[in-house]
Amino acid sequence: MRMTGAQIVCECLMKEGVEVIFGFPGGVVIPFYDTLPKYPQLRHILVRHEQGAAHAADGYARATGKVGVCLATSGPGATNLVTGIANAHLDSSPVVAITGQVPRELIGTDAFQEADITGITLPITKHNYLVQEAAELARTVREAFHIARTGRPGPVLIDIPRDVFVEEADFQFPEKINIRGYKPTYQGHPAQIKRAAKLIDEAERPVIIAGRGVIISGAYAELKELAEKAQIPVVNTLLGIGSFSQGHVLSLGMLGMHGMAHANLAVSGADLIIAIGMRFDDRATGKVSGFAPNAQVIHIDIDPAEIGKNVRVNVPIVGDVKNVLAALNQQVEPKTRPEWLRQVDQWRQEHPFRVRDTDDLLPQYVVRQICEATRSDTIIVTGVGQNQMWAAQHFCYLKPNSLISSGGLGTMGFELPAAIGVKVGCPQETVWAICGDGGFQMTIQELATAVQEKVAVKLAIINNGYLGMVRQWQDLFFRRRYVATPLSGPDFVKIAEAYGLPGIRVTRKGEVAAAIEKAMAYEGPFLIDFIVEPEENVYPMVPPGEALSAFIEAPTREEISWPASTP
Ligand SMILES: Cc1ncc(C[n+]2csc(CCOP(=O)(O)OP(=O)(O)O)c2C)c(N)n1
Repeated sequence: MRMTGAQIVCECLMKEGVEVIFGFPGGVVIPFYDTLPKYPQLRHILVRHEQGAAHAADGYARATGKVGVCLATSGPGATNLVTGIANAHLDSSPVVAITGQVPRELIGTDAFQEADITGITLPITKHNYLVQEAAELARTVREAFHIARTGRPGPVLIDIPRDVFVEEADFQFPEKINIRGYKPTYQGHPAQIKRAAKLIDEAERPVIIAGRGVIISGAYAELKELAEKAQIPVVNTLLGIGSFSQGHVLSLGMLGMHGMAHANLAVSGADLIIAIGMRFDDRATGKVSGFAPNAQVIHIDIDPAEIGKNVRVNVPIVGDVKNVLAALNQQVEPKTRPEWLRQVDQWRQEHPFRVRDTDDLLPQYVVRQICEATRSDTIIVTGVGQNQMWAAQHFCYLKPNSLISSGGLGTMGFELPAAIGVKVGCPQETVWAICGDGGFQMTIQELATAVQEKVAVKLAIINNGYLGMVRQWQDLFFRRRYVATPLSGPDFVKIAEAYGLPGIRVTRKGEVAAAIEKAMAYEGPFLIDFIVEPEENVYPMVPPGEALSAFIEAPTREEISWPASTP
């Protein structure tokens, strides 16, 4: 059937099961927008900045497991997507970004609003395309979705010149695709699985480190079975939170720079690390030479490029986590490890998670209250910095995939647009965004998107009046020289009002619970500006460049004697 390029794109999006596009128009994509009303099943959400579109698509993708779609015009529209694409890339989130490009005959002439977006995004996409003819569109879109969602998921960009949107071609949706050189490995090698099972059986002090790969692969039951069958404690990376219930007796919580003391001690004392769908990020490992110094390492990951990248691995297993664990579980012997679990428990008791006892309004208290009010039945989306770490530490994650956070790129401003994407993808869920007052100001304009599209996100601004995490480093490593971190903000309650959503300010501990209840009882988006203790720090903390075992727990100011050097 003859169709325009724009129609072909819409037809393909429908075939791929797309329900929503987060986008922002411009000259070269008008032909696409002009076609969109013919496809009412494709909901378009108009963001206020293209970065918001990319984060929203990313949040939608992480929460639903489906591919998130964002769309922007050429030049500045496309470059505004870049941070969001890089964010999705580092966190393995399946996003298809569609950009308009200047007409074919103008490409390479520095035409108005021309940017070489395929060149720019080459290192931050799993793959990208510049489409040269309308006849190529169907195959390209099909491939893009396939690449985005299979293997290790990631963003794929499709750049479409204006005249390709207008050009007519025969449309046929390719039911099958065959991409040369792209054949992800889903089944782990049997010999390696056998070796891994043997190592697990022989280990005395094994620890599982579960990353986001467990969530992506939906291997919750398989992970639980392995942990229970072989009685192995489970720690999570930041992005792996939500892969294993933190209510489980074998859960030790998060490891890493701001991980739980007992989780870091368990990893440091282990004789076997079973790393599952995680990539040994430096925030998780601390100093690599001091990481699990006495342990052998089994690494299960679908991306062969991750194996041995940062940490030496004894048994590499490339494959889909769910398949590999299912096979492994058949071979691992049931076992009890009372001594090891007693030791881990002793560490837990010796290093209780302390929060200062005070009448001041502490950020940790806010997070705990949200946990209590929701009974953990919510999806938490965070900003980056202290708020993110407190959200990771003080909320008890019982539900699968209930924390959505920018782990790899650490993108301030992720919280609001990503929360919008999460809520659009999961309308039945309560979605709380834990926001930094700095990060929130980076994408604050998306409040208008939430209001216009009636996206009922609940926003908790942890307002400490600082770029808090940077201030914390200045506090600890730069002799408290707070350069460029004190942060004035607008009156967020007035901002909320101006955008057309209710907002309240909370300054005292006693007001927190009622405010959270009020936000949840309201049917639309709701903002709470929590004015918290400005100089509260996140602990425990492994100083940068140190081994995980060198964590510091809630020192008093007098106890801090770390060198004033650049970490
Ligand atoms: C886009 C971006 N710019 C700069 C940084 C560096 N950075 C990391 S945390 C942080 C402070 C964040 O401040 P805020 O959003 O108020 O959150 P808080 O740490 O106070 O909770 C900064 C500036 C970043 N992560 N992202």
